[in-house]
Amino acid sequence: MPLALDELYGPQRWQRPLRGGGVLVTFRVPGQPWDVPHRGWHSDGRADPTSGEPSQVTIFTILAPLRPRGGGTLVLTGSHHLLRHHGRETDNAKAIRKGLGARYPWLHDLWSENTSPGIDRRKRYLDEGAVLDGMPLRLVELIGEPRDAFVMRGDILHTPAPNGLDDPRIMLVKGCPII
Ligand SMILES: O=C(O)CCC(=O)C(=O)O
Repeated sequence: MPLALDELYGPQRWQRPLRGGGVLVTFRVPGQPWDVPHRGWHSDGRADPTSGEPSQVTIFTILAPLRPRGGGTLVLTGSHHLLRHHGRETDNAKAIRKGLGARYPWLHDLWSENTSPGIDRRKRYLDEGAVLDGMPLRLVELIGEPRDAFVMRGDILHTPAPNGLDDPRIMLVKGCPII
């Protein structure tokens, strides 16, 4: 992981966390089918307005085999570009969602309940994606094998997902400041 962060930001630009990460565990809830959630969309930081670099990266490490629809975090790739232009006045997730939702119906429907009944949310958000003001956006589900790790810019919108499978989702999460 240090090598990846050196490569991405330079050896002096990231702070080694003093403590270990948090463990994320999600079990299947019987009767609750997997779908793209409306709730929980947030970022873990913001971008520097001048350099565009994120204030932190979030590192997700998979600890048990993680299959599609198995509870892996959902990441809205490309969303940091929108946040940089339209979400920089606030760190408040609710205010960011409100501002972006007012501008982009695709996002409004993503995090507002009951606004798009009958829409196949998996198809719309995971398969098709959208291009908003020239920025391609699409949902990506974090899946993989134990010890696989994802480095995510902290200013990317993401949310916990339900687990539609029998095996628990077990991941480690840790924020790492970019300086
Ligand atoms: O539980 C998850 O998958 C998401 C965790 C998360 O959003 C975070 O650590 O910021």
